[in-house]
Amino acid sequence: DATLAIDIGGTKTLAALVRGGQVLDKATIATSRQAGPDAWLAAVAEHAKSWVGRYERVGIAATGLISDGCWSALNPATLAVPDGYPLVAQASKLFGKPALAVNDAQAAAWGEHWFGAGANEDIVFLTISTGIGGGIVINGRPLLGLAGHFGLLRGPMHGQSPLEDVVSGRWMAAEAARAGHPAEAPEIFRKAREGAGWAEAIIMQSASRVALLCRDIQMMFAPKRIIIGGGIGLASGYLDAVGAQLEGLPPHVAPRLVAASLGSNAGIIGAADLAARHR
Ligand code: BMX
Repeated sequence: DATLAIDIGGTKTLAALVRGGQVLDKATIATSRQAGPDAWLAAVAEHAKSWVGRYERVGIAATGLISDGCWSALNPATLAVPDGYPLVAQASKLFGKPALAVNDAQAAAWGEHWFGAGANEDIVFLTISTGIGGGIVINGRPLLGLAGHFGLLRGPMHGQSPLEDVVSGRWMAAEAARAGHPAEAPEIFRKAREGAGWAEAIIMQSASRVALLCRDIQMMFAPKRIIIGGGIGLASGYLDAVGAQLEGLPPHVAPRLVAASLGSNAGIIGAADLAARHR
């Protein structure tokens, strides 16, 4: 009674066989950014060949907005998903099983709530990654659709850019290039650990913006925990840098930050569980 779980992100796609919160088998595929959704699904089908007969349904977590089973980008810079792609219909046709799809961060929030760092309490999950995704679980329910798209917030400090464009891994790499040190995010973290001031400054700037976001989220939803995931969010030193910016807040408004405990599996585990519950 397993689920084929798929997590399509701006940088990589995970395909996995999941049962009861356990990942039985898993493959990581680079998301070929220019290729488009038919090709992204076909790449998963190729990897999932050996699992045929072992899953009864498909659960999909995808970067972007999922509404009535259709998929669209909100920020095409994260991944240029065409408007209104019929994701659920295409996936159930391709895999020959019923399919369910939700936003990637919403799936991860659900996964962490049940099986990870959420302890079945009200939580907000934030992924700091290619973009910034968010998922909200309140009173045991995931808020779906547009809810939780914190990366798309705009504030007076960032002018016309969505928040994620001045925080995410993409922004960090662009800043490094501007500072004369072309490097992708993992390299920036490595340089910061070696004491490079330019790298530390980029990480601090990103972390302080995320700290402000966490403070605002606490005011809006008062979650018991804010769970931080994503390649940037889980990079060593990042969560501490965010936490340091929140020190000194009065206890009744201070968010409690914790690292995602399912790591990069949160999305596939959450999507699989939502698909299994769906009747
Ligand atoms: C963007 C948006 C969100 C997504 C988030 C994190 C698109 C394509 N995506 O804010 O739906 O949750 O990025 O995405 O508009 P990731 O690919 O960085 O995990």
